Amino acid sequence: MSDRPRVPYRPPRLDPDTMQARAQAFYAHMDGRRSVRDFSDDPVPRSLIEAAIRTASTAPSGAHMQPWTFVAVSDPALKRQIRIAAEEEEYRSYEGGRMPEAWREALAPLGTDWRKPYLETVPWIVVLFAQKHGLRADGSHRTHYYVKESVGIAAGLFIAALHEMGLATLTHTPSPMTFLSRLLDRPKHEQPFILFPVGFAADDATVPDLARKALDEVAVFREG
Ligand code: IYR
Repeated sequence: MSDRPRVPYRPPRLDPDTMQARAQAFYAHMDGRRSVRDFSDDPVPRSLIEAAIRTASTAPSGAHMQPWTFVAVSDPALKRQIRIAAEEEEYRSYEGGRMPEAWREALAPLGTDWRKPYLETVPWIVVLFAQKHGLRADGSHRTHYYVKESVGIAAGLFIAALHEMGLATLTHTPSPMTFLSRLLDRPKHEQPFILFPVGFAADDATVPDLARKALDEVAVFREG
């Protein structure tokens, strides 16, 4: 056993009815979340973005390396540069034959195209970078483990935190995303993972009429 110090951990033991009620309420709340592409330009205070990033950063991670960097952009000139670069890549994907036909068909129900005006409308763009490795003060590399899993979980918590405060977002992955490293001046060991436009949904926002898979399509129980 390691002799590292340990501290007590005592999550509250809730009574069964409270557990069921909280489970149902949390599910209903999260089931109400939708990916949004129609945003309001109403401002969002930086403190809310900070709170969402703090929440995301509570995610479990391989060997507790927390291999993520969140870059939050409200500078209009930078948002414009991001929009222009993202649309250039998306135009090549959608109109330049880079996106296979089967992929286009899979996306058809979402009604997406190469245009990404929301990248300028939103008060914030938050780009999540995955750190392939860490860097010690002396410049040597510190190995990171299960980077994609760790950063994926942090992304999920970030989305949940925004939803909890009544903000909307979209898991946007313009492909390829390398332009984000250049525009946001990130070091080589950080890879763009997901771009989140963050703001309020527009008053007249619509979303595709999609259904979620039923429980028995996503879960298998093997009970004794
Ligand atoms: N990155 C493109 C295409 C796209 C891909 C998937 I998979 C989506 O779920 C949605 C869009 C775009 O943002 O339009």
